[in-house]
Amino acid sequence: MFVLSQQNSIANHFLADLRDINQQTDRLRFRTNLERLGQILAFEISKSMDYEGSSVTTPLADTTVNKIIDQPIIISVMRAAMPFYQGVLSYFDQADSGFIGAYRKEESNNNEVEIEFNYLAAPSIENKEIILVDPMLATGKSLIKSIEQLHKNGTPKKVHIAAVIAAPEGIKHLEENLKSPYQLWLGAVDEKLNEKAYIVPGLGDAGDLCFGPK
Ligand code: U5P
Repeated sequence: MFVLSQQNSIANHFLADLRDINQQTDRLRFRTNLERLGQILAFEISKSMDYEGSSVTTPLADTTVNKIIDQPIIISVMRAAMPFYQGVLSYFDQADSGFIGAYRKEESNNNEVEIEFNYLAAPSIENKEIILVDPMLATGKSLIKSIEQLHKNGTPKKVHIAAVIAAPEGIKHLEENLKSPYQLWLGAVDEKLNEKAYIVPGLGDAGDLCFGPK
């Protein structure tokens, strides 16, 4: 598990702004900070991938650079993930993408969130490394359900899960339910979930803060 907040870097400023109720009124800033964290986590994920030498011709000479052998497939869980996904995509800029529509049922409470699916558009993920992006890993149920849906499109070689903030309950739910080999790439790990399955201290509802209330 990689956790950005465990290191001293400017990424902590972006996380602090995202959490700060006094900054959250600026939606553009909120989305921009999610996008920047997507870029930073994409860079960290890129270090775990396989590379091979590839020739490049500069105006002065031929040389060799290391390039990724296989671009990952990036899967975005709508709607909250869109800016975070854009950040990841801007580093894996030739990657294929997939989209999943999942939402929590309104009447959900007491951590018994029910996830409804209404959209899946994804390429084959057979034997591919996929990056599943969702800014908040709360109960982990939407990620597990998303991966179940994605299995219609093949069995991935490895699942990278990128989240800005995770709750220990969600991390445990993945440990117990995710069968594919996977790795977590997180901005921060918070204390707990509240009775409405929101992350505490967290940042609130990521989708609403990006795009307004539903
Ligand atoms: N979510 C938030 N803030 C929270 C907890 C959850 O915005 O504090 C939303 C996010 O949209 C995220 C989804 O995509 O719920 C994940 O919930 P879960 O399935 O992990 O419980």
